[in-house]
Amino acid sequence: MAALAVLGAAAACGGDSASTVSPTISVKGGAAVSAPSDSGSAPTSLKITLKDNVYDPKDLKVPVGQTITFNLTNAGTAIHNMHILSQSTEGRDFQSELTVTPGKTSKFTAKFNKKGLIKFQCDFHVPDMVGTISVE
Ligand SMILES: [Cu+2]
Repeated sequence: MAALAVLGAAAACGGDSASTVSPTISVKGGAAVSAPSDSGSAPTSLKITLKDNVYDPKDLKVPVGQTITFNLTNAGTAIHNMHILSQSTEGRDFQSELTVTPGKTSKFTAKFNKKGLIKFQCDFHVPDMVGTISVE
């Protein structure tokens, strides 16, 4: 039984204006095949404001081994991003959209499997716009 249901666009939050082009796919019923995650640990989400040229907050703490959702808002007047320099410890970097323009938001997830201190930066404003993530 390899019936893999089409998992449609997940959860569009909130009331956007109704310019939706609705495809004629109706996903009905069926067991939702969700990510095989560890049960019981609530997702951690962080809100970070991008300013000119600083992160607020700039020093973060996250639990090890847990998926973290980064919710960025650019409240500045310049473009920014968030680039987590975790290649050496995690085997890869994590980052927001390459360019988060003023007034825009960007969301991404990351998971850190090693404890330690990881640096992140705005690629446009190194070395001024930097911060750290303490994985504990
Ligand atoms: Cu920046």
